[in-house]
Amino acid sequence: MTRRRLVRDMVRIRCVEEELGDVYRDEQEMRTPVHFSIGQEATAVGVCAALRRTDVIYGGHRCHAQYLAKGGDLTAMVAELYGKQSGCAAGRGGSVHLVDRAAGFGASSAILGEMISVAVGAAWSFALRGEPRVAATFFGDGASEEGVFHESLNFAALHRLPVVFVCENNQYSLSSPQAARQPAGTSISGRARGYGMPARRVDGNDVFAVFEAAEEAVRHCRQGNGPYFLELDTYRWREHVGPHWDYDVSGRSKADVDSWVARCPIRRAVETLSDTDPGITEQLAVWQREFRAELHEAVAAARSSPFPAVADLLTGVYES
Ligand SMILES: Cc1ncc(C[n+]2csc(CCOP(=O)(O)OP(=O)(O)O)c2C)c(N)n1
Repeated sequence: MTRRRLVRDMVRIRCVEEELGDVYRDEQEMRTPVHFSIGQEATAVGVCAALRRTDVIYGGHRCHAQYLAKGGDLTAMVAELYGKQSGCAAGRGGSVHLVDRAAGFGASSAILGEMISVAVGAAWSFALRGEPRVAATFFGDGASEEGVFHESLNFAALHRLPVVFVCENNQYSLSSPQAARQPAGTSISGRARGYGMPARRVDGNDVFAVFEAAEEAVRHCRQGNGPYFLELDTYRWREHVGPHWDYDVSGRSKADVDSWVARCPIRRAVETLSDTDPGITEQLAVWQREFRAELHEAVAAARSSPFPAVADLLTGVYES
């Protein structure tokens, strides 16, 4: 994995989400809630770069970045947001129910914490079959308060399952800060350690640090040493759901958001690279043009695709 590749993948996700946000707001044709990860790109990119295509990940409601970082098909994702038959979930799921099995994106769900247990199940099947595969699951600091989080960590540790738990700690569950929801003096990674698994807390806006920690986590799992926990500190720039900025309406001040925008994971990675790779800034502009065009092609394809037939709407809804 080259360091340039990590930057490229973050830029692609940023361009896709920013452009999608504008189209979503201006057009009002995508009838799905959208939870953007703008500002959080380093977590998905750093972790997925440490995984193989045959490894499988599971996400929650904020899953576009994870899907794309794992190699999910962009055209099928955008069609899904438009509810079209050519969508990755055949237009039945919308933005919170992405899937691309060929790329190793197992599923995502808006039921908080649900996919943590599904990832543990996948890891259990890998262990039982003796397959050298790893499962990973992404969830927020809020989801770590669900009972299923604790049951899943306990079970994975007990059976030494190859699963990487990835907590994207963006400090908020909707408008409720972590300090208002979890006991002072404790941490999510500390609770994971209580189940007897290694847990690291990493700057989630430093893609190189995330990648290095994820490589260690994946190696640990693949060698049969049981689960590993990553708590990645980051911040969501936009509102909880939707394309807008939400200064002062959701308990987050403009100064707070601005301080995290100043810690932009892409800008930081470019600054780090520019000493040894002076062409990176020029490359950035080329990528931005390329990825924005790629997104608009996917939007055009989605718009001209048919909706599922009404008579067929229940087909596949409960299929495995
Ligand atoms: C079981 C369940 N309870 C409540 C909700 C409502 N809900 C949706 S997103 C969310 C906040 C999630 O916060 P976090 O897990 O930190 O993820 P973030 O949105 O910050 O990425 C809540 C409470 C839900 N979807 N599922």
